[in-house]
Amino acid sequence: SRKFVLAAAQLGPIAADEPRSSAVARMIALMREAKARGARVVVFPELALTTFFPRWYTEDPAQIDRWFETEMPSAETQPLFDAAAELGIGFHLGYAELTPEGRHFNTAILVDETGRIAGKYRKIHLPGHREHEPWRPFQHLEKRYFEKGDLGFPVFDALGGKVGMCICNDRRWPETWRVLGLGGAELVVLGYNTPLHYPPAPEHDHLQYFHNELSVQAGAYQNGLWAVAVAKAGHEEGCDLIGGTIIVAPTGEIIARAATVGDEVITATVDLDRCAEIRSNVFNFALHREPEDYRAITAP
Ligand code: CDT
Repeated sequence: SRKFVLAAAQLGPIAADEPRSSAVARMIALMREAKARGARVVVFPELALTTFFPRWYTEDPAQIDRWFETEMPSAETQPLFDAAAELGIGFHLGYAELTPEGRHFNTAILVDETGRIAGKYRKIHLPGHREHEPWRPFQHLEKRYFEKGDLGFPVFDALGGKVGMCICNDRRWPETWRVLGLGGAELVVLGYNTPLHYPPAPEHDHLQYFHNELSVQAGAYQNGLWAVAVAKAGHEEGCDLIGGTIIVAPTGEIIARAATVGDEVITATVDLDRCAEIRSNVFNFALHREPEDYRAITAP
């Protein structure tokens, strides 16, 4: 069937000294709750194994590399894969990836119900800055610590349909959604770490939840696909991260929303066949797109 229960597992704050084993144990508890609610897949946030480390500046590679995973699964993350296989539930996980060649990526994977990695994505839109900016109350150094993703925006066969991934800042870019939509995605899964305070434009702080919903709802509707956006939330190492985890239908309607800024599971029944409500009508790409007039979008 193309209809299943989808779970989004929001995480509350992860302290800088919280071991991976603790984050994994929290996620397994949420996975069990998701399964008890009938979920076929559970979606975890961006960089779900550690605190959001790009908020600190360092020039010491060893200080940075300790936040990264050199293998997936590793001894510390294997219990997540074992629990998924035992429960027969898929999951999506964001983590910092350090490759054998020494490359650093902000990565997400999709794991199927047997515990096998079915898809991988590396974040393309890296926000923030590269150098230390002492005027900020906290840094946002993704441009320093990560390389731009090199896998494009792939779409995978999973969950009886086509699943795409993006990560946090990617959700604010219509190009992300359209490329995934053109790739046939029927469900887009993503995690985020979004500070409530945006130091370059603090006058927009009160709009953080609105801009999250605006971006995800528009992406879903304009491409006729399901979307789930999952927060790492709450007061983390002196920085407030928004919650607002949501599941959005292809009509753009929010059908489930988190109520807290802590560990919390939300669920919704997803029917992938509902994508046709939009994709066969107002956003029938074959009938109504006019790519000849969109060239400016891909010009550097
Ligand atoms: N993690 C991430 O991409 N966060 C950004 C924060 C705002 S830009 C500094 C986001 O787009 O939510």
